[in-house]
Amino acid sequence: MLRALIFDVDGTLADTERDGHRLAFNRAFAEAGLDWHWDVALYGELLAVTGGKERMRHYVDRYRSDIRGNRDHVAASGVALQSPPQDPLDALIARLHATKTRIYTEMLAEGAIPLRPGVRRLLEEARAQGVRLAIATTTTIDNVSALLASTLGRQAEAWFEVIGAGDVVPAKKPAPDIYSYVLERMGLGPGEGLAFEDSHNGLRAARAAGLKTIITTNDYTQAQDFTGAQLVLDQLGEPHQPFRVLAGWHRLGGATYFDLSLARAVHGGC
Ligand code: XBP
Ligand code: MG
Repeated sequence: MLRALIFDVDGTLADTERDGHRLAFNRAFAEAGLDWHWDVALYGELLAVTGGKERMRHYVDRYRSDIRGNRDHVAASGVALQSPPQDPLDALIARLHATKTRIYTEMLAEGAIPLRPGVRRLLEEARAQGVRLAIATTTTIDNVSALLASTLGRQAEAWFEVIGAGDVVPAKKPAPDIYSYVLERMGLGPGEGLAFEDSHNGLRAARAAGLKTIITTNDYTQAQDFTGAQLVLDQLGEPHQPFRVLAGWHRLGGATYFDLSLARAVHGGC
């Protein structure tokens, strides 16, 4: 029985990465006086690492041998060095991430990013029919609150029984931890939920937690491997804006947009 829909946020509820997170990272780098710049292509590559702090550390490890291990350079970029043993690079990344979160949430408050097609409709249908809602994301909780408030209104955070976000679990996607955390908090088994994701890493996380998964792709993820997903769509769609089926469950019964009856059919199918 389908009891809950569990949503990823970035790329799934809204197309937040290219013109949201990426821009916010770049503005945070500029504010800190760093010459780091993540263009659209580089950011697509960096998205392989989930979590903003983890992504910055990966960037330094891979591209910034000038920064790595260079305590003086890090100190010169304005970080108040904490008393040892804190790694100065950790301090820099923590400070950049706090700035980036501030910038990103301000962008959302200005209404910069809308929900993807069909998201509001599906959420409202689930609420009307008593299907429980939750979120499982690697992004920071403040970012989730800001997106929900700016798109659905302040009350919408309460629509989600559990919001699993960011550092609440130690291992981010593709580890299953955030999905397992959400299921445990809801008192549900994986057979009672359906996950919504946009990325290969997200699919791996949901599948490893035992959840059947619907994928809606975006520009950054459309070429990724979605083996194991129940259904791969270009979007959830709307009555006037049909989805394209890219792979997966074929008995769609003529459906052209993803609603709760299709969710139940896909969840119940093999
Ligand atoms: C989203 C992420 C996040 C955001 C940035 O992945 O990986 O790190 O890009 O947010 P998913 P933070 O959609 O799979 O959850 O900077 O707050 O981490
Ligand atoms: Mg995502």
